[in-house]
Amino acid sequence: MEKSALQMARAAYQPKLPKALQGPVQAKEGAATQSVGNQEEIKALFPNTYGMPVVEFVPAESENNKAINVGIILSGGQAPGGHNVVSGLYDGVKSLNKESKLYGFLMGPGGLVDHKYIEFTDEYIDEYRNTGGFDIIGSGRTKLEKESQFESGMEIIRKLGINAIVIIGGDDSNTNACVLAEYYAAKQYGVQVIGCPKTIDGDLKNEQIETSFGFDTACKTYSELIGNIQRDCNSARKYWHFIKVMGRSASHIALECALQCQPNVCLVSEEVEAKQMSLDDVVAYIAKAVADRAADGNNFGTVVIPEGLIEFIPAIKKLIAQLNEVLTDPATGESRVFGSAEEQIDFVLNNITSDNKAVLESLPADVKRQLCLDRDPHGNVQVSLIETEKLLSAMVAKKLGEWKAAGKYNGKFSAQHHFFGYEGRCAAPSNYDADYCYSLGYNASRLISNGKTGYMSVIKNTTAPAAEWIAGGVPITMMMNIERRNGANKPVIRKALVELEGAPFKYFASKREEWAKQTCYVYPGPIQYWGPTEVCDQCTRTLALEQGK
Ligand code: FBP
Repeated sequence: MEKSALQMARAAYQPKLPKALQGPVQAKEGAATQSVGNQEEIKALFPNTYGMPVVEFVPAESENNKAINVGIILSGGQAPGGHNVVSGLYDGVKSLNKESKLYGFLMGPGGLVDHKYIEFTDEYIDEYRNTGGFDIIGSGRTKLEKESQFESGMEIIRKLGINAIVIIGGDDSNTNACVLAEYYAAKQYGVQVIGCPKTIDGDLKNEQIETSFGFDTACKTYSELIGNIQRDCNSARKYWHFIKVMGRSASHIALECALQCQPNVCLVSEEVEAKQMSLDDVVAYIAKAVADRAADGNNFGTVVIPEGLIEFIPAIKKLIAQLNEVLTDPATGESRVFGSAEEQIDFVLNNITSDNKAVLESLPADVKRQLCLDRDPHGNVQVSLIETEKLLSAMVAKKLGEWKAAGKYNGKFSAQHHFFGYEGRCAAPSNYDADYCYSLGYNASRLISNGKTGYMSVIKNTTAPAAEWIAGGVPITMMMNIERRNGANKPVIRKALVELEGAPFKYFASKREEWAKQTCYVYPGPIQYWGPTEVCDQCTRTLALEQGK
């Protein structure tokens, strides 16, 4: 593989490890745990993996150094740092015993089911150290949830003598990891399953997980781009830029970018829902910011929009919930199959309530179509396909036109549109993500050598220097509750949305009026790998504020 000079220099970077993982470890176990909700139901569903203690690794004189064979799977959307989880795990299993082997299942969970894999070697791993992307083995969104898949996986696990599977994924994939761990434990197959918290969306976090990996780098990449746009915007002074950023549901990415860049407007879906705002309320809110700036002669600005916004507008949320119900076949729990798109739309229109039908009919034709048709394998509406940035700017233009006719606004409004998603998902990891991911992978090897299954690899205290980070594991059942998904009640990891009482949102809320009216842009610039630690190693503003830093 040909490399740039930067890539070559970056390949030589040795990620930092917590002090506790720099030598032999032993597991310090806490008290028995409970799930975050529906304790009795979760306990009944996971009798073999429920209630296990939180584990912290502390230095020891020696450790179990039996050779282990491990298989790793990258699941779901790409997130910067995935390659370092793999290299950290590789170095971790080899540090236990040189005879240990690491296998990579290809193109996501489907690789385990279909027996598509590679065995990692030093040369192979070295090509990918500190690089972005998931191309080391590829990723996929196949759901691991059926007994036939688990059994098919067992065939290759037995053939390769694999002791443990590590699944790198978001809340859905780690939920599936937990189900797989429980299944193998119940069958006494002797195969461990460990999860790793991944997603740029930042919504796999809780009291035990400080952040999901990739969030840091993706937000820094988007913030660099937003900063560049703001500088252009402040130079030309003639456009309003509508910038949508990824984040399927939660608005953590939008909020973090706002904290880094100080745009004129940033919408937070969770607030829109809490305030029961309609689409028209959201449009009026943006239009007011445009009109207020126009009154000062500033016919330019930036609006940051979270990808999942549409789903949080209460009337649309109600509609989506019913669409998910009617498009699921109750007999199989799978999506209904239709002969054509038109047939599917007709079916939807004939099977939803009149209220929901009115909301659906009020939306532009392309948005209506996307809501009716597009779903991912987990049954989620594919919000990334809805061009919210264009929808909102068109509606703002219309509202400003009405205000102009009524003599309430006298400015110029011209919009540019951007969607930042794929630009950041495979970026080369920041030092934070490079170190965090390597530690998560290395730590997973110790969870395995200590016999753990149904655990998520966890690294805490990450606002401190890496040497002081705390390594350990948390039972995945501890993060679960029952939620309605795809027309059925399911045990799932609770998704972390933006908390309106949390420090990051409160800080943003205390500043946003000033940022709206004045031009307070910050231009964060590109991610730096070498230089002063406050430039190169800092975590996100979200994490710093959450930890009172
Ligand atoms: P994960 O939750 O799987 O990490 O994916 C996150 C994400 O990047 C979302 O921000 C986005 O909505 C989605 O993936 C898009 O996925 P795809 O490219 O598969 O449509």
